[in-house]
Amino acid sequence: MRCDILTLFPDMVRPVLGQSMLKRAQEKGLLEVRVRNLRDYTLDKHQVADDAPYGGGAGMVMKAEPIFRAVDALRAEHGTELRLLMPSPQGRPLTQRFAEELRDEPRPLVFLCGHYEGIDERVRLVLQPEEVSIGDYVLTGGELPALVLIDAAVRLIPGVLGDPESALAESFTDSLLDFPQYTRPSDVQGWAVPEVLLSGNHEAVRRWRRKEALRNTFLKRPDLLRDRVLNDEDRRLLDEILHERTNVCEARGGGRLS
Ligand code: 9D3
Repeated sequence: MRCDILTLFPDMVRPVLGQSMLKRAQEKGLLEVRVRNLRDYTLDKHQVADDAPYGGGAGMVMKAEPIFRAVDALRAEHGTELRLLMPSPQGRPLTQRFAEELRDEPRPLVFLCGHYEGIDERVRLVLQPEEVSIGDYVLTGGELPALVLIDAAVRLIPGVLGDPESALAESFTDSLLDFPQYTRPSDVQGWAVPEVLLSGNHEAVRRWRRKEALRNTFLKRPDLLRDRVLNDEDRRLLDEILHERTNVCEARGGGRLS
């Protein structure tokens, strides 16, 4: 996956790209990200990349021409078509399906990150980028959303997550919430690890995890179950859950020791 991030705030994204999975993916050659400062594509001596809005009002609007020049430069450098993405609160909402689509995109992904009151409308009209939102809340700019999009797509590339089992387990729990995880020690402040997880019985562990994933989903995000056809096992597990007395998030798992 190849990405270019065009921004007035390169330092807002660089440190994130140098950590954890995004760093590892680049080291493995599975991800190539370049960060460009839009100020470098201005022509005036003061490198002005934003200006006051026509019609008045607070704040600044990002100028169109530095963005056009940056995109032209990237087209020339890559020598291919680009996929232009503009993080925007008005965009298509990000979904797991869209993350998969970005992972599978052969063209370089170019993120046009707005900041302040936005970008001159002519960027949208001329370049016709795909607008993408990461949710219905207001941020300060498109930089964090660009990183969210890259992160969501990159972790789906085979070989990025160390363990190929992680990806496999994911398709299994597809659109269910996670089951609870535990690690050493077995007793933390009197709270025990559920016995089944120490049993070594892989089939019992698998069943318990499936049940707890269903329970979490039923209790916290019932909307995810609404339009889902459950298989026999899931229906049986959900039925068990519904017949338990202690159906609250806290009353689950190992339970308090004495
Ligand atoms: C909705 C508020 N807008 C009306 C005056 C102004 C505005 C505020 C903040 C426009 C853009 C922004 C910066 N946000 C993004 O660039 C952004 C974003 C977001 O704020 N929420 C969710 N997804 C995204 S993607 C890009």
